Amino acid sequence: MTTLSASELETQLQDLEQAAVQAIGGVAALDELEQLRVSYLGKKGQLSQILRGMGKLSAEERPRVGEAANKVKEALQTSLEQARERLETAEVGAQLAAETLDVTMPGVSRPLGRVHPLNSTIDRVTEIFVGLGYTVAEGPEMESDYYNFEALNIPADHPARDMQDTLYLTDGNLLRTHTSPVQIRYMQAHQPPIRIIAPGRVYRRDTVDATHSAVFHQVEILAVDKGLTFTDLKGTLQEFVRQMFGEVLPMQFRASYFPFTEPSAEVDVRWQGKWLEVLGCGMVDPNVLKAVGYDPEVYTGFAAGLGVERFAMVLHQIDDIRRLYSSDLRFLRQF
Ligand code: 2NM
Repeated sequence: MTTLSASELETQLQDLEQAAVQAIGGVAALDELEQLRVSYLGKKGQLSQILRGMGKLSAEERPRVGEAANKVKEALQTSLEQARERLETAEVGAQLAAETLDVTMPGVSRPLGRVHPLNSTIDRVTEIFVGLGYTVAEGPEMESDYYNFEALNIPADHPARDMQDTLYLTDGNLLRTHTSPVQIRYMQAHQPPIRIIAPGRVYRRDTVDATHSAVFHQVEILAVDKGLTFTDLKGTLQEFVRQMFGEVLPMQFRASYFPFTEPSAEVDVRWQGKWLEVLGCGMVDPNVLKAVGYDPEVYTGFAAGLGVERFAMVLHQIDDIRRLYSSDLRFLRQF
């Protein structure tokens, strides 16, 4: 390494300061700035290299050059600090500009979903009976002949078993025609007292028209206990109608027939000047109790069933059952 004089070193220091201040002033990014700092002030940087040449100076010259070197170092540090502040301010400014929210822009609208009128009807019926101490029970939609008919005291020659009315599957099973098989399964698995409500989808081999659908919904209720009478059934249904229609309404129980109840009745409610048939009911036939292993000498039960579509149509003045399955949003948005 060539030996430099004090004045040569001082010139190098001046040149370094000038070049460095200019380079630092032109830097556009923080990582570039750091590279410059290392190249000028780092351990192996340009300033250190110049200082290494001081070792050969005389005792009078060394403090003078040392002082000049310190001034250059301070000048570079100041310049680096200013550049850092300038770049950081610019970076924050750019970030703020990029993240600016225009609060006057229209929002992204999210279409609101709603509960289908069939489900809201099922929910209302369910809530009323849950309030009376009933438990919701569910079961399969594909059923065997035994659960859908046999256990329900529906004899082999009953018209309900006809191919005309029931959708049979090729494996000998069928699509349940009512939710009563749910009640049979529940009774097999539980001992009285029981109070259950079985809502669900049921299937009939019907031609679709304004009042018939091959797939529809039922809610059935069932109570079995010691000493239950037809009067308990009437009181329960009166309370149900009061809550469902919001007022006490005249009701009439018309004698009827179901294979699974004896006696059986159809229930009409006087509403808006008309008698509306709203449900079927009766005392559970002793043969049904026997089929699930309950002793009909000890236990009695009452049951009732209602068609959800019919109820929804009456409550909302819907004139055609097919509207309930049309998925027409103009229709569904009304509820
Ligand atoms: C109805 C009418 C009358 C009924 C009977 C039963 C069971 F499983 F206990 F035997 N469940 N539901 C019943 C009784 C259903 O619907 C119009």
